[in-house]
Amino acid sequence: MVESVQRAISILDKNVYQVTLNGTTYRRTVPSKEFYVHQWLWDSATHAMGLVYVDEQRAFDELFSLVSGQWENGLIAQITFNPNEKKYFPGPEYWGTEKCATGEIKTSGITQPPLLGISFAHVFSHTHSKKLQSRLLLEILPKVLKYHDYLKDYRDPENSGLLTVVHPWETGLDNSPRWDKPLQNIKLADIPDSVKSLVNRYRSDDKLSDPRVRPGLDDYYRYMYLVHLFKSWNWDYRVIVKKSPFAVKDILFNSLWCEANEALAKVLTTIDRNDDALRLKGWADETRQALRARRDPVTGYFRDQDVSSATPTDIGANTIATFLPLLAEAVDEKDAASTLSLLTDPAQFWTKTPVASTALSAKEFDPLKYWRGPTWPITNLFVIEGLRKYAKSPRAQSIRKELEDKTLSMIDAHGFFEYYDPQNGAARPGKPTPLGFGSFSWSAAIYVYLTYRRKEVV
Ligand code: 9WN
Repeated sequence: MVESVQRAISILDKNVYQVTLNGTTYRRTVPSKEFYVHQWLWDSATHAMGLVYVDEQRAFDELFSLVSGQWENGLIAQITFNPNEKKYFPGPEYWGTEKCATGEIKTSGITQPPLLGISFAHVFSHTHSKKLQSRLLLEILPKVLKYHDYLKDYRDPENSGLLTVVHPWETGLDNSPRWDKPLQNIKLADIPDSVKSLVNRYRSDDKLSDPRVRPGLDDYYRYMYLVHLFKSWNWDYRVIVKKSPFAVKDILFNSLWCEANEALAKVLTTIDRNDDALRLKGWADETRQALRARRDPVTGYFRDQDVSSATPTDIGANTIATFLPLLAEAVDEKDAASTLSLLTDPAQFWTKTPVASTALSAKEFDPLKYWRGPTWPITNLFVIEGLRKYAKSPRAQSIRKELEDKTLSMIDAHGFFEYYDPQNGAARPGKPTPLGFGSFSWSAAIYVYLTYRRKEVV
């Protein structure tokens, strides 16, 4: 265990990228040098949550760099690009976001699940250095709050309590079966040849990794078509949210949004910013209410909604997202038992190496293909923290402990990979269980986080 923590720290050390932009030096951690050579939003939020236990300065640096490319409207992008890195497609040249850039800091044009507020609150409460604490409040908190204002203002224009995401990459679970139906709104025949040929020529993930474990070609055509559309609308989010053919109220994104507002409200209360705390607490409460209403009483699943047309439709796919409302405390006590039974059902999610990202019984389940079955440390982390919220339930706490053990031993046994075969090697007999890219930073950060967090009295 101690040895694995050391190995985790050395991966986080090796994945550091230092760069000077606009006269300021940034130290940020890339997800994996094998492919993801830039800074990703919810990856870096996770890195900071682990790093703070072993190196407070680096946790601060991670967040400092993450907010550095914030747009004037408040958006914090999915990717903050490192200069001169060519491995990743789509790099900065495909986004057309130059006019939104902060000087030399270039970014993509969409966001990712709002884990940042949760990460900020965790880093703040675990930082002992007074100097860093005050820098967190002065230099980072205002930008995190501005990001929340952006999300509330632009992504919930109808004030429903649920934010709208406009690209599968914004959901972080890119090719989840939940997006199959909404993506059908984009007909392949309507995608210009110029977009398809960009993908055909420059797509690199399927060359650097086994294409079986990556999203499909049609997915990439649609991903890049959305980028093309948003670019043609000048990255005007009033237009994008109204017109995007992909527009969904994502359960996972909104559960994190709810918890991020709760976590930030607590920080704001401790520094006597009570009005701001109340505002964010109000957003958390309205989102929790709206999430509750998304539970299908027949199946017990929380359902995302396709809002791309005037008549919103429920999305039926059965995936790990259904456990995220635990984190938002949006699972009522009377329903918690059935949610826990679904989670621990070996025929659904509680596979040999849990938690499968898509239910084993779902027709879309694929043990190798990215978010369509494999187990990911990041989603396990959310399930663990969600279960922790149900402190009065001995059953929830015993499942939590078991999942902590299983997540740590999965990483111990197979190394710090991007994701893992949920059936522990069964999908590729004779081949290793880990999938995707290696030396992966958030798997390392989550290892550190879980090791220290379970020792805390919470
Ligand atoms: C697109 C970096 C990111 C994660 C996402 C994961 C994957 C990117 C890609 O890698 O997405 O953002 O190119 O596949 O799906 O959750 O943040 O680790």
